[in-house]
Amino acid sequence: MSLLPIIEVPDQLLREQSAPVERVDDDLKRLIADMFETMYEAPGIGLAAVQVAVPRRLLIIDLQDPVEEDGDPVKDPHVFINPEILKASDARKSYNEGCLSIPDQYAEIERPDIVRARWLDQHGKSHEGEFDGLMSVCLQHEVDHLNGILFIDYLSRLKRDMIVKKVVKSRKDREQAAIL
Ligand code: GNR
Ligand code: NI
Repeated sequence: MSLLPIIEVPDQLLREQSAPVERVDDDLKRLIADMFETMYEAPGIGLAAVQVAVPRRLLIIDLQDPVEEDGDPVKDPHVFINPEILKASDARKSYNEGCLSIPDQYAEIERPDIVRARWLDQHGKSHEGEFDGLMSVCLQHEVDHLNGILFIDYLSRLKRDMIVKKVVKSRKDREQAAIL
């Protein structure tokens, strides 16, 4: 297993449409394992393949509290391959979202409260289910990644540009600090 680098804004790869997964083979299973390792280490509760520079329709979610306390946190890994949102509730809910590709920036984002989805798992088996709460928020956030959409796209252009500027500046500052 290996940690994969997570790409950040304004990397244009994050703006691409990810292509459907055609085969669930050993290469894909290795990618899934590496994505889990990368997500747990970050730490994050979700990760789309495009965030590790693989523009394929694959995402993972684990809502467990990623902060290690004494004792092992109970893992609850979920794999979604070629996910489709079939239905979204009219009712909406807002959540303070963050993104590993937009480090340290958060904003209240309103989305449909409940969604119905269909997807394949890591064995190629088809599933359908309904999600609410944080699982619904996270699944919608990840499916957006597969379509080149980021949570900042729901903000005003001014706020979006400010956030991207901050991320670029803090990355430059970190790189400078690493040299000195
Ligand atoms: O770790 C993450 N936390 C989070 C919090 C609120 C809404 C969405 C997320 S997903 C994010 C990880 C990530 O960037 N996934 O694409
Ligand atoms: Ni994200």
